[in-house]
Amino acid sequence: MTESRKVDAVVVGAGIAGLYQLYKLRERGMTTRVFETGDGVGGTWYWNRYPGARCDVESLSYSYSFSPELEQEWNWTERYPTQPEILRYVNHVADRFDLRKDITFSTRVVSAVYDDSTQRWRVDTDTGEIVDAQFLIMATGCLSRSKLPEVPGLDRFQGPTYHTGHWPHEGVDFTGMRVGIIGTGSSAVQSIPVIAEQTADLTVFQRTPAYSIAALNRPLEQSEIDSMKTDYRAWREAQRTSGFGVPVELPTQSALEVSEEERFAKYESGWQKGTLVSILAGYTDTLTNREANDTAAEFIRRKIRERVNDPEVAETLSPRSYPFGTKRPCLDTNYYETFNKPNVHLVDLRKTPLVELTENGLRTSEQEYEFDAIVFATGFDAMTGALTAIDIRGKDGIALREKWAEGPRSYLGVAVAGFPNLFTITGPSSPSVLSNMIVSIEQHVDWITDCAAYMRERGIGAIEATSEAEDGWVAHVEEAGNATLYPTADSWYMGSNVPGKPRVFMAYIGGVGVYRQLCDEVAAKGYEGFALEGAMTRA
Ligand code: FAD
Ligand code: N01
Repeated sequence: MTESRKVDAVVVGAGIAGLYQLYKLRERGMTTRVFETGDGVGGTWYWNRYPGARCDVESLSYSYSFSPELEQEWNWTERYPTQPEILRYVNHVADRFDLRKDITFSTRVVSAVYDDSTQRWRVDTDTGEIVDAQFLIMATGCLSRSKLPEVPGLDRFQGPTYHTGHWPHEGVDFTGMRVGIIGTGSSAVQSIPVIAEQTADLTVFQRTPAYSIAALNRPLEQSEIDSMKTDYRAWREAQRTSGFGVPVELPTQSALEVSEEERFAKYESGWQKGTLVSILAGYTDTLTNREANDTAAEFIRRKIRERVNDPEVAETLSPRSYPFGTKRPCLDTNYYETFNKPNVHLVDLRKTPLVELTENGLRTSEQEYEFDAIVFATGFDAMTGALTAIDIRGKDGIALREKWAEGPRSYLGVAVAGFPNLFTITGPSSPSVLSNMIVSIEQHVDWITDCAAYMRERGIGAIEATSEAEDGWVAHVEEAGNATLYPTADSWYMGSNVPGKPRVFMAYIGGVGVYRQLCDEVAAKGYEGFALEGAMTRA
């Protein structure tokens, strides 16, 4: 571990984004310090060790593309890789590229203050270290700040509690226990079937049912690995120019212009592919027209009825209050079938709301439930949470959390007016969470690194998004979002899972390929929409 106090760049976070950012800056000869709260690399895949955790983008696609050698030497074993396998991969990357020596683990960045006179950031950590850097690059993650349920008595329960996003490294043995789990988002959908295999009794507390598609996971065939390895470059290019970072055949028809039989056949063939996007991308208007969306939603509800024996339980598990795809859909292995087990129970919190945690369990408006352990699968303060948790102050002492009090504002989701030399990898208002995130991470990191190198070559000391460019981008992101059904749902995309958080659609739906082109054009025009300032002009 280096101890440099003055560096070209500080990177916050050592997940997939922070590691690649370190690699790229080093490649360009820039000194870098990475700070990471955890005691290892991996970010999401370091923290989320709950039973059943795995990726829902295929392994051969959810992997770095920057090193053809890495692509060739690594062998994925499953179509959808488990958390331990992804964590092994990320550790391999850290070792292979000798990244650890510039990472300081078990250290949280608590504040960062921009000094206009030096055009540099002062970064403070919880271990008392202070580092001075020209660039501050936030690789803090869109889904890294976990959130507990807002319910009285969280510290009253006498048994152990676990959040899926902070799972104990040594694992948890639920054998013979009575367990309650709150939440039915992706983390719950993955963990419930596995936890239910151990527990004597599992009670699932559901506020909003998910739309979940069967993953059809399986071991990878050597032939498909070989074929991908032969053609990887073309596949990566297709990822980069796609809508969601996952190449799919683009739809040409509205769901409403075909017969019910034809539609059903298309959805069924999408279902048989077992991917997140195959049904979503079936028709042009699934995400823009409620009536069209209803046809896909009903197809999935029909699958739920086929998978769950008890019609009443199936109906409780069937989402009806929001369009398919507007909360992140889930990909599951035996999720719905798990509710056919006699030791698994479902409580509908819409009918009997959660009132409080008690010494022995929890109480809904109807009754008290006793448990030996409780699992919170209650998600994250997404997109902005990890950024506003740090006291980031830009020009004139303005705080990022104040600037974003009415919702995040940024230019291209990567820079913020008033905060020179600050970059946010997969920041709010970029495609980020609406994509295969590694594709979006690599695109941002490449763009940021090129920008820093451009500045170095020209003796530019500071780069700052202009307010006009930021206003224009915010308006464009909002307009694009409003053309879809996303704003109609209460989702973490909208900030509505965190009480008091402004209701703003926080991702850019224009598509990964379109967005990349926009960013490249901005760079090609000498960073249009940014003010560039010569080095130390004010010093
Ligand atoms: P993260 O992996 O979140 O890493 C951020 C790191 O920053 C963390 O380690 C955190 O400790 C650190 N950090 C934050 N604040 C500070 C601070 N103040 N000081 C120091 N360190 C700090 N995406 C997909 O595309 N496909 C999937 O299938 C998929 N599955 C997912 C499953 C789960 C359970 C979750 C939670 C997310 C999933 N995601 C998925 C999204 C996933 O977060 C991204 O794919 C990707 O791993 C993000 O990498 P990152 O480096 O940007 O952020
Ligand atoms: O979190 P979530 P997550 N009382 O916010 C409920 C990625 N990911 O960790 O919907 C009662 O989706 C909440 O209810 P409601 C993926 O991007 C991917 O599961 O707000 N219930 C919801 O059911 C995902 O979207 C994978 O009404 C409360 C659940 O808790 C994102 O991470 C796996 C409550 C939270 O669901 C987050 O997923 C895991 C309360 N007070 C994660 N508060 C893959 O499969 C919350 N809930 C790749």
